[in-house]
Formats: sequence, C-alpha cells, structure tokens
Amino acid sequence: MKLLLMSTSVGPLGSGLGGGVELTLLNIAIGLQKRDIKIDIVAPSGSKLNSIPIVQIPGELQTPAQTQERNIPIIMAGNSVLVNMWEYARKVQAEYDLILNFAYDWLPFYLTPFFHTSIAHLVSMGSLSETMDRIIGQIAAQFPGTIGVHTAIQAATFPFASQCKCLGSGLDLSLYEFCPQPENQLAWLGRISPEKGLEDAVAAAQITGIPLKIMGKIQDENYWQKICTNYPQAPVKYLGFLTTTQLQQELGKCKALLMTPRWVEAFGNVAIEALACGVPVISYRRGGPVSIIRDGETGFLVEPDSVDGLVNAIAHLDRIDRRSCRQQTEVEYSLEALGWRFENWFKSILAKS
Ligand code: HBI
Repeated sequence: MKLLLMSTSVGPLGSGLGGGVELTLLNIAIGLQKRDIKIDIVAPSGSKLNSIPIVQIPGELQTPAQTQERNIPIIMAGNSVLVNMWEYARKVQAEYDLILNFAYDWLPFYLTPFFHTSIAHLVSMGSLSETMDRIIGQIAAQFPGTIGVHTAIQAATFPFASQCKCLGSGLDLSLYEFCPQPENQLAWLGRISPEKGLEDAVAAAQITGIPLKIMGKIQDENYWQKICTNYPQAPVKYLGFLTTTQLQQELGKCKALLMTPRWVEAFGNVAIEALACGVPVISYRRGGPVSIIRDGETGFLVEPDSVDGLVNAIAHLDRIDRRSCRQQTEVEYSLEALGWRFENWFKSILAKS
C-alpha cells in the first residue's frame, strides 16, 4: 500500500502552528512505515519532520479555523498553499493507493469526488463552522467510512457523528521516560491561544504557589501578553516550543499536567504525552481528555472552567499512582496499536472503492 499524506495548511510541519496534527501526522507515518506501508508527505514550505522526506509546497497559509466565526464564508488566498498542495496531489494521485487528508479546510473535501484516488479525511477538530459541517457531512454521505476522527466526543459535535470512524491517537512511547519522583512543579502544554484556556492554569499556580512550567508555541501574542499582565505575581515560567526529547524531560519532573480547554479538544495529545512520563493529568471535563483520563486513577476530571476545581484536584494528587499513568499509555496508546487501527481503516475504504 502506498499513501500520500496531505498536511495541515496553517503552518509548516515542525513550526508548532499545526498543533496536534504535527505530532499525529508523524506518529501515523512512523506507525504505518513499521507496517511496510510506503508514505509520502506534502506540506507547506519550511516543513521538516525527522528524516521523512517531504514535498514542500509554497503559498499563503490558511487562517486557523478555530479563530474564525461559525458562519464565515470560505476564504482562500490568491496564492493559497492549500490550493497548491491539492494541485500537486491531483497530478500525482495515480501513484498512490490512497490519499490521507489532515487539513481542516473546505477545499480537500470539495475536491474528493473529482479525484480518481480514494481520499480518507482525518478531521482534527470538533465542529467549528457551518461550511465545514456541511461539506464534511456531504462527503460522509457520498463516501461512507472515509471520515476519521479521534474520539466519539469530538464526533458528537457534528450532525454526522454516527458516520465517523473513531481512531484515537498514539505515541512512540520509547521517546518518553517514566519519572517516578516529581519535583514541586506543574506543567501546561500546547498552542498558546484563547481556546486553550491557559489563564486558568496560571490562576491555579498563583493560588497554590506551585510553579507552573509552560511549554508550546505562542500562537496568539496578545493573548499571552494579557495573561502576563493579569497575573504578574504568578509563579510561571515559559520554556518555549520544545522538541519531544526536551519536552518529556521537563514534563516528567512535574506533579501533574493541567489541561484547561475552553473548546471541545478533539483528543489532547498532550494528555498521553504526560501519562507516558507517569505524570497524572488534571483536566476540565470537556472534549477528548474525558475519554483519556481514568478519573481518580490516572488523573482527575474537574468541572469545566472551575479554577477551584483545578486547585482541589492538585491537593489530591498523592492518590494517583504514577506507574498506572505510564501503564495506561502502553495498553491504549502505543504506536503499534495506532498503526494497526489506521491500516484497518484504509483497508476498509479501499475494499469499498
Ligand atoms: N485551521 N483552516 C485550518 N486548517 C487546518 O488544517 C487547521 C486549522 N486549525 C488548527 C489545525 N489545523 C490543527 O492545529 C489542529 O487541528 C490540531
């Protein structure tokens, strides 16, 4: 089987702008290569991903869909990288058994019926706009089984929830080291952007006095500055956008990861990165983390948007056995399991076409 992976259009791979898709795409690529499936990746210029060759496509990046209103029109720049990526895919499609789309944009879905090669779509976020709900729903109906999501909770945000294939996620667990004994610090990971609710984690650090290590790409500078202005005394330290090796070294030393999503997080790769290091996860009971965290066993699910809920959960962390956090990832989120799920998904699509 030979696959063409079409990356997200909001940033080059390795920039952090693609958020969870960057890690997901890499892990799917590695998971499938281990199963002797040939992979080529198409992504915006400036992309790099370990040693995997990437076809670099120039053009203007798409605006991140989660920053837009629900009823916005479809917007593509004159020299859109998305258009250029899919023009390339159209030219080479005959060389591939299947195309796997990671972009959360209207064009790849609209183009699907015009392609001869089957296209599988991994939808990386919950419902964000009418135009995307409509076009994804049309493809879900016209090409049954080709819409993949991470969790049932994410699928439930769409009108076509029952037609979505839940694929979870996974990690190369060999990159994450179990840390049995943490220091007195907390972690927050992710794109620094309003939908991630970082201000609540900072508020919890201020109340508990436990230092908070912040890691991830500053996607919204104004948002970050506003947090720094509003919480001048909070014991927080921004460590930047780290490589997986650096990230897991910092993360493993933490008593817990705080997840404060304002939106329905499709999955929450950062949750399984923390668990893989033996770090319990405290998250709002919202979105993907609800399907990941075993409440009271590998972390705590707290009332959404409740800083007091976070503070109370932090006080009970001694109840959590850090080994059970690592064990959960070995059982549920290995790269082998991920590769197996995706290969089966592709085979079911090819069997229909
Ligand atoms: N927005 N328009 C658009 N297209 C994407 O592919 C996209 C996005 N926003 C966020 C995003 N992809 C990824 O960072 C998340 O799906 C993880």
